Amino acid sequence: MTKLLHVVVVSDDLRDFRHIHPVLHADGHFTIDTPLVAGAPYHVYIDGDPHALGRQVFRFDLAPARRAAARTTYPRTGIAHAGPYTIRLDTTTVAPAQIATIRIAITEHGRPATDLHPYLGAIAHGVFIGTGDLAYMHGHGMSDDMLAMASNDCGDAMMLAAPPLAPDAHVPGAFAMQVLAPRAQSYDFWLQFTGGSTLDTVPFTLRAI
Ligand SMILES: [Cu+2]
Repeated sequence: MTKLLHVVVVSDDLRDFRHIHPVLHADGHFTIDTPLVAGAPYHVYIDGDPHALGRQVFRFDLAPARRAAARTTYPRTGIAHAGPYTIRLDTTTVAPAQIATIRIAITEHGRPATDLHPYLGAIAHGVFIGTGDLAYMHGHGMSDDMLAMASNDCGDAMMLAAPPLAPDAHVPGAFAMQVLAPRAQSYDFWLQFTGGSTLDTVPFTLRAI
């Protein structure tokens, strides 16, 4: 999308979630500067598209020996609130090992939100992490037109090929996101979108059964 590299830094209990875009320095190193909870184990996912090889994701574990007690789960109702917005998912249950389409509606005072803006060139971004095996997926908000064009890859190829949405592009209050949950387990899902001038990060939990 609009960034060279996406980095997701998440505590092992999945409570502390950051989506960071590191700075590339002249010596070829990216650097991240972010506070971490002292003593807590973390996972760092490096998500990028190096020289058009297709999406590559690598996970690094920080202090993996000190695993936290239990992984956090979020609302399973599919309803959450952020600022003036109510966010509703049409389902929080997906079938494992097949592409699922989740419909997402963002309303403000009971009506579809009209002040949404692209975040990093997309309608919305979603990060999914398996609460059992830490499997990682990154999805994007899709209009009905995009859904119709997507091949069997949750829209990945289309998103990589298309230019990012302009900052003033229209973002609908209802859209879809596709996800392929590799195995039956719970997945924490952080939906990120821009409402007004605020980046909202809204956590949910899905079950793949
Ligand atoms: Cu994204």
